[in-house]
Amino acid sequence: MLPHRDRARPASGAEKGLAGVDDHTTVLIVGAGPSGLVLGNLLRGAGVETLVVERAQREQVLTRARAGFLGPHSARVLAEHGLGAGMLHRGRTHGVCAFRGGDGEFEVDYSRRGRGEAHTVYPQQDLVSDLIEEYLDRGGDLRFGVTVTDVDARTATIGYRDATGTGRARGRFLAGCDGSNGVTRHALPESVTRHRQDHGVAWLAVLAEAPQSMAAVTYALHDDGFAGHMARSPDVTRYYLQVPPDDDPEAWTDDRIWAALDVRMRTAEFGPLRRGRITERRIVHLRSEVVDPIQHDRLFLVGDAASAISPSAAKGANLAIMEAELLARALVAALHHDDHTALAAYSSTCLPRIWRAQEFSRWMIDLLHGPTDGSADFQRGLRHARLDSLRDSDAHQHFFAEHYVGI
Ligand code: RFL
Repeated sequence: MLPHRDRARPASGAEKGLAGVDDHTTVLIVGAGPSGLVLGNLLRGAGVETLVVERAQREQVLTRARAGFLGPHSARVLAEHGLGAGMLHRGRTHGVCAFRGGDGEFEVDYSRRGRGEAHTVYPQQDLVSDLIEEYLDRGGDLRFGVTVTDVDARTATIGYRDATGTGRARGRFLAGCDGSNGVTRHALPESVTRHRQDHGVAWLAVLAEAPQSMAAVTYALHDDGFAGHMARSPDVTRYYLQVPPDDDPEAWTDDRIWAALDVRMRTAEFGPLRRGRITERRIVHLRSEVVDPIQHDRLFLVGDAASAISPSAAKGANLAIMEAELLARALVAALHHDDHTALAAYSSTCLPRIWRAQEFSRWMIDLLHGPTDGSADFQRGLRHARLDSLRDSDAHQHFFAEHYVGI
């Protein structure tokens, strides 16, 4: 049984700092991104007391445009737990992607290959907004503007700083959902293995206030570098341009971005892009990190805190939701039924899935990018061969579809 009776707190309390609230909870969650909020909602749904502490202010969290492509497993988890209303209402189904290169363009209808499943496109900031609202409705406690500064995995205690000063808070369990630059992963012991990989590629990630220009997600391969086109909502489209890793995003004016997209997307051949104001341009380094194991004592890492993954295959938010669900289930079994089996196996259950996502993400990097070392011609030949095979081989398309949408 639970040690405390849960108390519903008024939503207005969520905007205050931590000071003045009970500093002891059942599950203390660091970070209000997709992983922390899915975990918080699932635990609240099961009657578990939770406290989510988030460094950023509410407005910052609600305007952070990142992911958009949710796989079928994520959509199922959200819908099954009463978190999918916005996604089901406003999300759009996407089941086709296109590859464009010097030899023309071909499409892969991945919704008819592999397991016959598609993506739901729903902007991450809209999902986060839905999750915050639902979490507060479920009586969850959420404190913005609280920066966690140190973590003790053995006692599930955090030190924090907020507008009122510094303090400490404790849970029976601690969930590290604070992303790839968070602090919770540093509380793991030295003996933990940290696998790091810099893929040597960077993207200029661009958001344009423009409707999508093509019906499908489009990956363009060009000797100048990769370019990508992904719908986000009826009025917003994400574009990617491969750039040198040390490039300055401010050097990319709107005109330069559209000119590079025109060349790499071969618009002279395939038709123009629908242009609009560019609202975001940032460099994203394609890097991976996997922590093994992702748990220690009372601390459990979830999402980007457990494994940073390059956005090349749109897996990060999907892994975060998958892990949050597994951890929620394991915590409920431990708290409600004194069954710690799933909790003990949390890391070993997640890691094979994390590695499969990493593997496919790397496969996509190799498919989409020109050589970054001196072996230009040989690498270009391999890339063409891989693309030809994806275009011509049913088996290859089934492989692609299964991994593209699956976790
Ligand atoms: P988040 O979203 O980074 O949230 C972590 C939260 O923790 C807070 N925090 C702290 N709070 C208190 N104290 C501290 N010391 C703290 N340090 C950090 C942060 O403020 C933040 O609010 O991690 P989470 O929840 O694990 O979610 C991960 C996803 O956000 C991420 O994997 C995806 O956005 C990756 N990703 C994509 N994933 C997909 O599944 N599909 C996609 O289409 C997709 N597209 C993308 C992406 C990531 C991108 N970028 C920016 C790398 C496209 C891009 C461009």
